[in-house]
Amino acid sequence: SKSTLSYSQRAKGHANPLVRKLFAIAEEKKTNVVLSADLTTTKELLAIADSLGPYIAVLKTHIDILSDFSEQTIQGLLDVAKRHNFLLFEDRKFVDIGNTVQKQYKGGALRIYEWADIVNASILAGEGIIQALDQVVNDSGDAERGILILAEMTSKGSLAVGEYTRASVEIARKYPKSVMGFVSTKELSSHSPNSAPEEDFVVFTTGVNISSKGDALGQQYQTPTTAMEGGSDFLIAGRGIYAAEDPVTAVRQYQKAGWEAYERRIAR
Ligand code: 5BU
Repeated sequence: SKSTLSYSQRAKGHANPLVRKLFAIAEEKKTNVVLSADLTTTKELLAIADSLGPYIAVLKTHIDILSDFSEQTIQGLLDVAKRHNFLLFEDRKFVDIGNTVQKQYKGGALRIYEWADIVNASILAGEGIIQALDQVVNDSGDAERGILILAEMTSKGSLAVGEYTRASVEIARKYPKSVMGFVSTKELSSHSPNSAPEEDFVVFTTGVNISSKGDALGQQYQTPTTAMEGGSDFLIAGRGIYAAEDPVTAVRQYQKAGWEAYERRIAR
């Protein structure tokens, strides 16, 4: 199964240039940590991105929670991502008809397409949403952009399960140029009768925390180790890192746990 291959082995055979770049970053920096930087001012967001940048492969944003979003936010994110060599992932969770999401992705006040390497979308509205985002990505000239399908969610009572999750995988298979993988709690696509031999989706897992089991609003956590053992490729952690007393110590702890679990997996 693909999961025993190293990031560099997977990069070699991968058709998607953004995935190749992501794997190369992971390998070079020895990290599979994605920081969910849910800060609410530009200053705080850029400060945490700068101090934790050396330890992460991707910075995940919720750009619409910033109280002071401006051109400086975009420029600051692009600068810090370049300085520390990580990708930008806007956790936008697109969920509308294709015509609307194209406008939300390409235009609007937030101009997500201009700066976010990765975005995510839900298939609740059907395949058209992915078709619409895929069109934007394919029309993009030389920009490398990727889409993650939200195949599962970590919150209690999530309805993104079963048939919904299976449909997410089926739709992903139709858009190999743009869909790079899933946000899910575990590996979804290996050993399926429909999977092509070269198929290699990247699994991003939210709800990762070393010291907590959940929060008061339905969030449910697993540890870096259980996530990697379940077939995750990249671990998304927010409060476990940025809200820790010492975020640098915390991010290094997640980096170490995630990387050691990855090394155990590829050594199997
Ligand atoms: P936390 O502080 O590690 O709990 O933050 C988790 C982040 O991941 C936060 O930005 C959520 O919006 C995001 N998230 C999630 O928690 N669960 C999901 O299923 C998805 C995203 Br999709």
